[in-house]
Amino acid sequence: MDSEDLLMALRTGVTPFLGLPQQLEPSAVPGVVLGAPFDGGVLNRPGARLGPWALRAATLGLGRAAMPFRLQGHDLGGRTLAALDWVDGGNIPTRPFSIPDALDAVEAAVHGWSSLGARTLLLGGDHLMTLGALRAHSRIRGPLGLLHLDAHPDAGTGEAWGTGHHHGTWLRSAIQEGLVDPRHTVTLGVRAPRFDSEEIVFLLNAGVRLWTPLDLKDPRLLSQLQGDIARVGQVPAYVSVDLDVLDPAFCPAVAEPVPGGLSALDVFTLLACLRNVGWVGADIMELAPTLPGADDSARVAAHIALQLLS
Ligand SMILES: [Mn+2]
Repeated sequence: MDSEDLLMALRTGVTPFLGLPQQLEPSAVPGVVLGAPFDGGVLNRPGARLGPWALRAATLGLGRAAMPFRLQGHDLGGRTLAALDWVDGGNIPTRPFSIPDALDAVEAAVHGWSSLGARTLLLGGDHLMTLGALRAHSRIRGPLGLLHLDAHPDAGTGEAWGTGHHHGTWLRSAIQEGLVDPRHTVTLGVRAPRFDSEEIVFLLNAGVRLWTPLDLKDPRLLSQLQGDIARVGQVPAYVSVDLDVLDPAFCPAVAEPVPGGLSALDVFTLLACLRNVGWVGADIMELAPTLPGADDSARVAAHIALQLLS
């Protein structure tokens, strides 16, 4: 974001993500940021429908290129940085009262951009909206690899609530619909208390690799972890970040915070493993700015986005 973008944001009151050019109609750009302002899939604490606004505001004045993890021994290569040539495609007009309509809207919007070759970054919105994006990308590229960061397995049946679709069911749907290839799917940071073991058993039987925060910190498992993440990138990959993967100390403004989670630096480091792999789509979900700690949570989320785009 340069001074002209800053002045424009102050003048108009509009803050495109990272000050990127706004462009509402799909075109053949390298990548697009899209808001998904829907939280009809949230069980307990709503507010994620306002996530895209908070995420955009949190990027006001932020540099567009992440600092390298280390400067010692690193060659910054002069002062010029490659421009981030993405656009902000605005919000997908999801209707707040219909889950099927919202999923269709997300699928159509993501497909519109992706079919022209654009990578997509979805700003949630509740985690159910990921299903719409996965439907769109897999329609073009077939079953996807998935790097999934989350405190929860999100593989519930939905039976207890009388629906197949809420923010804790989308991964089961994605596997059952053949949108993701479970052998190229990894869930990192899972730790939420269980009602039973059904979700975990379902994922493990399907071939999904599951890692708790303590597993992630075990140095003996490092090469196994790197192997699992590399396997995600052997097919067209999607990256889904539920912000509740972070410890509530870093990111409390999510529907279902779970103590004992990852730090911001943990998440940055994990995402960096995919840097050489590339991905076709990603999302950052569940920021609920109506909840306490919204400002700090949005800031962490914005920096996660920056790491993804760097
Ligand atoms: Mn989730």
